[in-house]
Amino acid sequence: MKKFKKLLALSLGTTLLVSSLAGCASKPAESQASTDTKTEAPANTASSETKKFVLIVKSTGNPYNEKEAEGFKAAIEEAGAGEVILKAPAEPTAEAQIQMIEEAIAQKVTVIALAGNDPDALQPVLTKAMNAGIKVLSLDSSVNAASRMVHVNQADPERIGRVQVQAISEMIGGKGQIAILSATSQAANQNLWIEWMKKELEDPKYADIELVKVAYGDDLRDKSTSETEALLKAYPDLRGIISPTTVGMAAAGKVLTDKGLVDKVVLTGLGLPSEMAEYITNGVCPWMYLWNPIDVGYLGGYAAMALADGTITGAQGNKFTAGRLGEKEIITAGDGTEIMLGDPFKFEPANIEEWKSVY
Ligand code: RAM
Repeated sequence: MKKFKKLLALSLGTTLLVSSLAGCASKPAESQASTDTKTEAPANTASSETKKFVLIVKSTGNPYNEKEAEGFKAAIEEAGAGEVILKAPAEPTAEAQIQMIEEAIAQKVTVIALAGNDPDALQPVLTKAMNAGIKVLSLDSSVNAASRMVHVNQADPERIGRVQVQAISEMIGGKGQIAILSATSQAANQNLWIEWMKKELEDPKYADIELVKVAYGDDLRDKSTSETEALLKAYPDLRGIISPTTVGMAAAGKVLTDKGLVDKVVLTGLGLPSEMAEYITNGVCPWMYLWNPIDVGYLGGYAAMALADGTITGAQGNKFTAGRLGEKEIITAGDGTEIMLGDPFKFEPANIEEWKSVY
């Protein structure tokens, strides 16, 4: 049954990729997340009634964000609900997103969906958007409850945080120094996961594990690389790195491989199979976790459409159908309300080959 579900998800993911690449006349979604605004109007419309759905991801140059954008676009297009506008700032900052949100307000868009680069700093501009009648939701990385109508969460934050500590502990035999290589210091998703990692580490069974540092690579490849190198230099006895970001994982995997540190320093966290297959195969990362980023965007797209047509308001208990993901219900989150995608999935040598071409 488990295998069947996995194959189903795999084939759905593949179908999405194929249809997204074949279905749009211009470029594949991967190349559409850039600092430029790219819009795709539905074939038969140009009316002022056309709904506009904007997605603002954290930053460019991150394949995870590109997959998220691909899913969002696929959802709106398969439903024929309106125009898709994909935006991504060059840097993962709140300032850059504020500018993009101001532009979207001026364009009188219908919905703004975003992966927030800061939980609180976007509140004034997102409040302005909602006061102008624009529906606002966050996905992947939440903005605070007052800044959104609902959040699309990839998986339970507690589970995501705890499972990474359990994994590294098993990998290093429950003993030694570990470090965390995160994204930006303001990222709500990573910060929440790190809180849960710290709570897990309070268990006496981890008494021999020492968390020496939380470093921030800002979801930039170069900075994540230099932060990994700095950790290795500052802590020569370091036994493991947890990186709860796909950009950090890929950078750390390369550094540990290039330095020949397989078995000496282990790596786990949240990685993209396409970027991590090499490091799972060579043993640098014995196993890791993630969810389907295409599905995060796809669920965000359906939530955006449900907000736009009034099927949901963002209140707890609201229900809607999210295309091939089926019926979803809005639940209470730690902060505001949210829609949950599913469980994190474990990627290891036995299954990485079948997933690396999906996302
Ligand atoms: C990075 C981003 C994203 C996060 C994944 C796991 O790509 O920080 O927000 O969800 O990692």
